Amino acid sequence: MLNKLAASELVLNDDGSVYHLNLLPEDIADKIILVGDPDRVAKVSKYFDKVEIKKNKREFYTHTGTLRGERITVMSTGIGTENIDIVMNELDALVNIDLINKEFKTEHKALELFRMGTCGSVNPDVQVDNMLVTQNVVGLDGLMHFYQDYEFENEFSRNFLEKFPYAKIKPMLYFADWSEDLGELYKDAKYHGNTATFPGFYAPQGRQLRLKALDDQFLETLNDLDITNFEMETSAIYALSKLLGHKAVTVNNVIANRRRGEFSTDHHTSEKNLIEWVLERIIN
Ligand code: R1P
Ligand code: URA
Repeated sequence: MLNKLAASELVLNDDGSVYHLNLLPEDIADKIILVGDPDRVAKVSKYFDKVEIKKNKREFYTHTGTLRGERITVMSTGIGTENIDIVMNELDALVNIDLINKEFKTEHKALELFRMGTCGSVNPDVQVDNMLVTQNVVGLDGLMHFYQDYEFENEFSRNFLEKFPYAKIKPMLYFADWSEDLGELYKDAKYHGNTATFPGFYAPQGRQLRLKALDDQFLETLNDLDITNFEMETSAIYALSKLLGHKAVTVNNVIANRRRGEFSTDHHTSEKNLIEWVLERIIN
């Protein structure tokens, strides 16, 4: 690959910012909280001592400031791993590519990424309005199959693939795990578990409104394979972090218990608790 990136590959806006995130290198901290919902960004940054940068484009809202003197960024990713593909590549470009000369930097910078989201549990004993940290993740969204050099096997994958009964879905699966040292910050979370990331909220997660899902036993089968919860971003965050050399950990608020048919009756309060819990642990 040529070292100098063409204008069609590393796309920049008129002010030199990266195309979708609309950010310049100086707009982000090394510690970044990723949330799905754009409305959650201000709910996090209101705890900052000072917000210096507020920028947005499409569903990508970014606030950067300081908290207890430390520089920190909170950014919304919108929904889904296709958005995470954009977020991860553009965040990495901001720190590891010289955007003016369009060349790779010789020194690598590792970002610390903290996804703070919502999820549904498939373990009937995992109660709503509690926090669940993802150790292992299986992506059923296929994203990493478009990238070279991804290591598809790990300890979790071998056991999972042996027993996963859906032959047609199997070829699109990929696996990743958390960054252990960031996970250490969350060791007192109520739940730790294995997450499945899906490319949809309805049939992919076994929900049936007017359309039938793959299998009525989907949730039970995944839980038997040691999956605790579902959401829509962590597989791509963990896997692309591994490939690009960043650190990542996810903690999600459980807002739905799918096996018991329960949904949080006060997810605003549990969201507030999650924000405070995370900020307390990631800022020194
Ligand atoms: C679906 O409602 C969305 O909520 C979850 C899913 O991953 C998906 O993005 O996370 P967020 O609350 O962070 O968006
Ligand atoms: N987010 C999801 O993706 N699924 C749920 O059930 C709840 C939140």
